[in-house]
Amino acid sequence: MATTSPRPDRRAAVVDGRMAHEVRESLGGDPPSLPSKYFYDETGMRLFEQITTLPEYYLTRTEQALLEQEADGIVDRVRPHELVEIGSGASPKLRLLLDAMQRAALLRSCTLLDINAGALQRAAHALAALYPGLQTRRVVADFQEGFGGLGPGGDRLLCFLGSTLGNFHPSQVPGFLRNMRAQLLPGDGLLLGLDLVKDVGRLEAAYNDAAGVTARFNLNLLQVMNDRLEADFDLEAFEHVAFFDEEHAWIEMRVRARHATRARIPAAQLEMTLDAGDFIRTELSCKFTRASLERQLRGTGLRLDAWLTDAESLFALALLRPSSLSGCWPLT
Ligand code: AVJ
Repeated sequence: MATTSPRPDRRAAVVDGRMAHEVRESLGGDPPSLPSKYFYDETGMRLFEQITTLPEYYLTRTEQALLEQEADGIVDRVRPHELVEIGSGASPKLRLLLDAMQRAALLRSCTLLDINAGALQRAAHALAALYPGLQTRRVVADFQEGFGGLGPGGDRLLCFLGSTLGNFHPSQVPGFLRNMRAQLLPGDGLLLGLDLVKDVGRLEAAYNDAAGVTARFNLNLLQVMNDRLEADFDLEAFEHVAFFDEEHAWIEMRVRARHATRARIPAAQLEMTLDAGDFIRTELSCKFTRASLERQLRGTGLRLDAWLTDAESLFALALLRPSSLSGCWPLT
């Protein structure tokens, strides 16, 4: 695949310059990739909702069932007054934790942190209606850039569910966990939802559903580039690919050229030429084991306090707690 840089286009002024820069960097990488956070425009959110109900996509329903079973126990261990959700919505999963806090007479406030201000507003309003007297707080932020906007912790349960941590390259995970640790005080908790390494057939089926919803979700990323960066990807020229890479323990998704095709992304000052079979990586979805998580916790100031899995060991909730007092005070 060849990329060249045509002259800057004047229309670039109306697009998100930061996004254009990220896309330029990631398409120039090896392998060329696109940032997965851009999957979630209105169409992408709708398609992802649909994915969560597919028979092959066990993740969401398994995590939900685990939370139903474990929420009271988790809340009892941490005894938080504030629930913070990273990358959030007024999801049924969040409500299971809020309900458990309410039953324990601990619930005071809920903070939602997300990159999408509109989605945050809808979620905060929904929560305020469901939990009268609940203090809700919204923080509009890209969680990949840290959590400074949260402010100091204490009696806090931070949660990062849905195996979203799996979207990070493994080399980024310890730094990201340290950033989360910086928002916690001793006694606080961090709850992670993690998809687990398992039978390859089961994993690959979850990302290659028979109804083709994941394929549409994947190709929609090119549509997002067309819409937001004035690119001209020919969606018909690409096909969905997803497979489990056993060496890295991740599902990799790609869009692969069915035949030779070109795309201009004026806002990113890029012109791409792809031959048949050339691909763009669109997502990593890392799969964990208890041991792989524990390795990634080293040096983060977090320790594993509870590891909760379903009967089939498909998915896990990992409750992490601050492990040391020194050198880990929140950055203010
Ligand atoms: C929302 C990032 C957890 O990796 O399983 C679903 C996204 N990608 N199908 C995942 C996704 C393809 C999902 N996460």
